[in-house]
Amino acid sequence: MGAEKRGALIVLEGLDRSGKSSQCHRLVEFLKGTGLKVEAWRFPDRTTAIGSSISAYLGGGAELDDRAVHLLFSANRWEKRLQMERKLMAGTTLVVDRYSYSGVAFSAAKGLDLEWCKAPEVGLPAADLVLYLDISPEEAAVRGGYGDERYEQLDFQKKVALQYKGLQGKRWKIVDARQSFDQVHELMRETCVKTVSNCLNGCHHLSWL
Ligand code: FDM
Ligand code: MG
Repeated sequence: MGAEKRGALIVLEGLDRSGKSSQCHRLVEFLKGTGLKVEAWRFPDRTTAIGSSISAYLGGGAELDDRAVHLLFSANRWEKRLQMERKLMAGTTLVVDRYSYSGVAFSAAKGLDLEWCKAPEVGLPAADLVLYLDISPEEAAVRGGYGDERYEQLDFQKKVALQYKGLQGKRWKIVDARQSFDQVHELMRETCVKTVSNCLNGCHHLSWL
């Protein structure tokens, strides 16, 4: 396995209603069509015990301390770390709907200290590419409206958008999410193909540098 190329960790981020989930699936179908090994992932992964606590919290059925919830979201990624790294090393590309950036942006938007929010993410597999589906909170809100989950409110989404801006770094590509579904997909394709072909063996780890 040593000489084989690893898969890419491609992350989609953005506000609620920015189109992440549909674009993730479209992207996975496209990459599969090019003959790649690729899987769609998402965080929170609500199928685990930690994920079901998170889901209960998001649905309003459980009250939890803000820091405790932050650590649950992070633990939900850590419990998947080994599986993620094995897949990447075996050459499978992962297209992930939300990752550490959601973790930091949503908790920091509540007023938690930014560095404290980043700390538990250090050491997780680093994204090779972060596609940020850029849409204003106001435009996202008129797109069929938000659901009933915690955080799906305009005022809070505005704070999240500000936090996301501060996290943007060199592996980010900002995609104008106001375009049509097909146009947004087109905008993402080329960078994804390039990212996959540039992935050398050896996994980077998140460091926030
Ligand atoms: N969310 C998601 C967080 O607050 N922290 C995290 O680490 C992650 C991955 O959970 F409002 C928030 C973002 C969103 C909510 O996500 C549920 P989905 O994508 O709507 O299921
Ligand atoms: Mg949601």
